[in-house]
Amino acid sequence: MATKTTLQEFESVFPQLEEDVLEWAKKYNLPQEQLDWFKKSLEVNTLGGKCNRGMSVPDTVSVLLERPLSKEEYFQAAALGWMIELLQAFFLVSDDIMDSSITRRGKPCWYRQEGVGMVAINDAFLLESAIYGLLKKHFKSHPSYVEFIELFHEVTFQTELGQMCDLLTAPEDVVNLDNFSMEKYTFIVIYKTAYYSFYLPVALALHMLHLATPKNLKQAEDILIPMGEYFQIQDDYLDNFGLPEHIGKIGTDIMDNKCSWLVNQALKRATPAQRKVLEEHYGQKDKTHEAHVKKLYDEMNLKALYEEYEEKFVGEIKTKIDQIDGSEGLKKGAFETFLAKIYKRSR
Ligand code: GPP
Ligand code: MG
Ligand code: MG
Ligand code: MG
Repeated sequence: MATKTTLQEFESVFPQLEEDVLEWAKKYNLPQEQLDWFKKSLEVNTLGGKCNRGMSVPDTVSVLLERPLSKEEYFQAAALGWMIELLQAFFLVSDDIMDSSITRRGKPCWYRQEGVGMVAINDAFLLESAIYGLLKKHFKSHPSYVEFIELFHEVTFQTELGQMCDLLTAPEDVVNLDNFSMEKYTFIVIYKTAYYSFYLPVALALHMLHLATPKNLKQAEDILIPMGEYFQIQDDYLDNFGLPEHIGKIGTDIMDNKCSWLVNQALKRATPAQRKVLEEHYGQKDKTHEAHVKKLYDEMNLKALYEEYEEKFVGEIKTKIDQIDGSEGLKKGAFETFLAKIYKRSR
């Protein structure tokens, strides 16, 4: 029987990994003051999230083995999970600067915290480097060591491509609604979110257990990429319709001129008058402009449209899960747990 990890259990592994990273930095005689800075950045930016991505590594490993994990197995799986959380920390610290965001996980974004500013850019790089220090320390003798490194590099590259498209489709100075399309939207969300959030945890679990056959990786990708797409559509929906108390951040997509799921749906259905409202008010860095767009989204009933879409999309993902061929050790349960975690989330 597989077991599910708790946040507390998962978090209990972090101090050891943090120490490993700081020991690595100490080898280069980093002055104490900077060591303290690095420790603070690691804690503020890596802890305090839901850890859904990270925890899904031990959860997936347990489902694949169909039994609880030994202490050693749990540590290995959780360490890989924490590397995803570090990757995510690296992305979020950078993304918040690029998106001019205000809060993250209920606190000011790292770059907006006292005394940080643009030092946050280098802090983000250090969070990324920590991944490879930990991989070397704990997986150097694992037969898939090179595959782990390549996987992190490839997924990082994919995410950066998605982020590039996200940013270039949302220029700060020119608002051109013709730049948006559902095709572009799908590219952005698959690359900026789905690979690192959904494919990566399962691919790591498969590699850890020597089950990463081309067939298993392909089947996992075919289910997890649409699941990640659904997750980012939720993120876009919550950016406007979610409560900041729930999501821990204040939505910026309208003012940031983002190619969001909501604006694409609005554009598909807008009357000429409604399109004019978007042309006048979308992508302006001003709350009054934003309010006009929010009102239009309500008038167009995008909340109901989203709920309808959610049921359809989740139904399709469930059908795909049902069609899994487990001849090489892949298990349906791995995907079902994943989907259950995000279905109808409000945060
Ligand atoms: C989140 O999109 C996107 C990322 C976290 C990827 C960032 C990639 C980099 C290479 C920096 P988002 O901006 O919609 O997320 P949020 O709403 O949480 O700010
Ligand atoms: Mg953002
Ligand atoms: Mg962004
Ligand atoms: Mg968002």
